[in-house]
Amino acid sequence: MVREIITYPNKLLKQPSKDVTRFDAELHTLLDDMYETMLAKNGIGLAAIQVAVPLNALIINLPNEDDKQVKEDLVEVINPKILEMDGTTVYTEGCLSVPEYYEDVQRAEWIKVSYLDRHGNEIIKEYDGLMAIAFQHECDHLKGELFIEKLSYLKRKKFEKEWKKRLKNKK
Ligand code: Y12
Ligand code: CO
Repeated sequence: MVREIITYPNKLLKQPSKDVTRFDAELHTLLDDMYETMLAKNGIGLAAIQVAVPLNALIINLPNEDDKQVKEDLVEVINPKILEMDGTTVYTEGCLSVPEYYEDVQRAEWIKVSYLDRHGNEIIKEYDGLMAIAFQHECDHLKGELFIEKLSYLKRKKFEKEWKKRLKNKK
């Protein structure tokens, strides 16, 4: 089922998420719905809080070399921890909760992470490139943080002005 994605400035997006404790059918339905929702909205990453569920769960599905998103490449991440990070990189990010807005964000270039899969099995991985960027972006959602909070003071001011105008025009 495709769920509704909540968008900025919905207060729920600021809420820190809680660890998953039950690896049951309800969690599997949530992950399946998140996948359907992300694909329906042309996303490559989604955190549970973006569908209004405050649990430490996120999914990432990057396009492959043929620029296709295939389910075999789907990464489901439960209760993630970033253990180590190194280097810096800048990427123009977008977010389904901040639609039609893209801006450069600086993040670590390389990360070592631990997380659980949908059955509760522990996984330890090292990521770089777009996967490292997406992982950090989605982990920020679990802390209640959006990429717009990483903008410079002036860029954030400009964003808020543009966003207010956009919300007013939508009414
Ligand atoms: C690098 C940087 C950030 C991430 C986090 C995941 N972000 C997304 O999946 C963003 C998706 C997105 C899709 C949009 O829709 C279309 O392009 C059709 C979009 O534009 C609109 O909503 C109009 C904005 C964001 C991963 C990796
Ligand atoms: Co996002």
